[in-house]
Amino acid sequence: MANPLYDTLFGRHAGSDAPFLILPDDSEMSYDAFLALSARIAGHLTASGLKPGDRLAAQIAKSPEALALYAACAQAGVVFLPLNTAYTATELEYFIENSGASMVVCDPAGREAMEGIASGQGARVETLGTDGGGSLMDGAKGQPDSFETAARSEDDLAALLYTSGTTGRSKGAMLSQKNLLSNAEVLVREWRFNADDVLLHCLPIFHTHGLFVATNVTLMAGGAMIFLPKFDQDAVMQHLPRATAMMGVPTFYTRLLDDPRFDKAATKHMRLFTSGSAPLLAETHDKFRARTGHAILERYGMTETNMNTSNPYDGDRRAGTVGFPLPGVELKVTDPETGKELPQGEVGQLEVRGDNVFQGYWQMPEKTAEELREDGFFITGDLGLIDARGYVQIVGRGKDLIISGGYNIYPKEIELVLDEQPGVLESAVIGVPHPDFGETVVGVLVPEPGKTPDADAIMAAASEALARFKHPRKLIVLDELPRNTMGKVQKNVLREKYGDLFASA
Ligand code: MCA
Ligand code: AMP
Repeated sequence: MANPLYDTLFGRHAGSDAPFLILPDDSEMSYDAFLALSARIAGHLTASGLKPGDRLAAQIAKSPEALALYAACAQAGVVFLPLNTAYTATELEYFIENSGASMVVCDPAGREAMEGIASGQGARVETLGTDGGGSLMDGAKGQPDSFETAARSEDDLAALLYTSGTTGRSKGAMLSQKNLLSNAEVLVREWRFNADDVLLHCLPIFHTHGLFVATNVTLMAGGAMIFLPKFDQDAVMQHLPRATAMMGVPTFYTRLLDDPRFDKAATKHMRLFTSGSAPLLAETHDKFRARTGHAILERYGMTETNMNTSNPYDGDRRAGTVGFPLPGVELKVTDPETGKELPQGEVGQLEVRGDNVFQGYWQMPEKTAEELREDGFFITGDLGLIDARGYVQIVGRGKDLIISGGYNIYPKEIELVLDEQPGVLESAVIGVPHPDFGETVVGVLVPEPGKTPDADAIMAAASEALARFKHPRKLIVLDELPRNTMGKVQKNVLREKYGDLFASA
């Protein structure tokens, strides 16, 4: 029985004793051991009543078992829904309810809270701890090391990844097996991954970057990953000698550049550093090159589309650009008003089409229709141009989005929380430059007449409702928000006014 995702990424490694995961203590897990682990988990999922097409939501720390849960879902035909470990109970409730998940896997410490959330829809709760303990693995222990792979086709859903929305409501991006496989295939080729590669993996595995770009590419190439629980400079320096490649967000690279140990000698054996999820400053690219001799390869993608463009492996990796459309991906620049294609060199909205583009938003046909055209082009919400040499440059965003340390934050979601607070008439949330996170969140508040909002109480309310990375790092109180003649808040004016708040942070 065929299951393209499982067969192509995982199943083909059956019986291989080549290393797949290299763990922080330098111990190794072979492909075969990893497949046995995931087969046992798949057995447990099925024994628990999960069927192909059911959704499994997971908010769990990064570990080999957590990654094996992704493989188990692929093998059992279950749709994998990974969730940021920073999300609060309030945020989780929406994802679990909206996706109609049949099973939720969480950290043992969060079991009670999760049961409160999941019970409303009859979802089963299992636990998986950082050390691999918990009810999921207890259940898996009793299962055999092999599992009969569920039949799936390439158009079946593989994963549901929630992206925040401009209206404050998150949308579940439906990613098919084909979306994931076509992209992994093209990236392996374009970036020359092979079975000798050892990828230094310190990204989280609940987003496209760490889960699909890094992991699927390694699996498809048959290489190994040094699988670190998170980005930590000392751990990176310790494990770098064994790596051949590293993928990161710009914050990884600015932090490494602050470390005097990170130099030519430490990186001379490396064959590739890639960057994405947020803009890499040309200054960072240049500094990195001067320090190490390596030109970081910048690429551009989205949750909805996987990777769209990449700088070339051979040839000029140009700072400040995201390179060329990947083979099989069509990219055009259009007029945001008319949707007509613009000539080369003009700035417009970026639209992409190809096997990489998702199937739409989960149970949101209107939202899907707003962004995914009938002819298959997806309107990314990013603004850019194609330069004279064919390189794509992203020059801004048509969407109101902040990217902090590679995490997307939609201001609307925070404004909704701020607006509810006592003494607050209205608010505007903006992103301003930050030396470590690239951008960070600032909340601008207008008090109700005669009231003085209590900043501490507001921050406490934000902590309750929102993940830590979304919290405003500063609150500013103004008598009124700048507006244009149409009454629309001029966030650009605010961004300019407060642009250097963190300049010396
Ligand atoms: C952690 N904090 C953050 C962030 N991360 N605040 C703002 N933005 C963040 N990204 C909070 C922590 O909770 C902590 O709060 C404080 O900031 C400082 O913690 P620190 O120790 O510096 O954090 P960290 O653990 O070092 O995390 C920073 C990080 C991490 C390493 C940059 O955020 C990270 O790994 N980012 C990668 C994100 C990513 O993979 N994005 C891909 C999605 P307190 O004040 O309480 O101490 S986008 C994608 O997939 C698309 C498709 C694409 O193109 O790739
Ligand atoms: P996400 O919704 O988390 O998938 O984030 C996708 C968004 O990240 C894109 O729409 C871009 O705005 C941004 N992004 C990803 N890669 C890059 C890059 N290399 N340069 C600039 N922005 C990027």
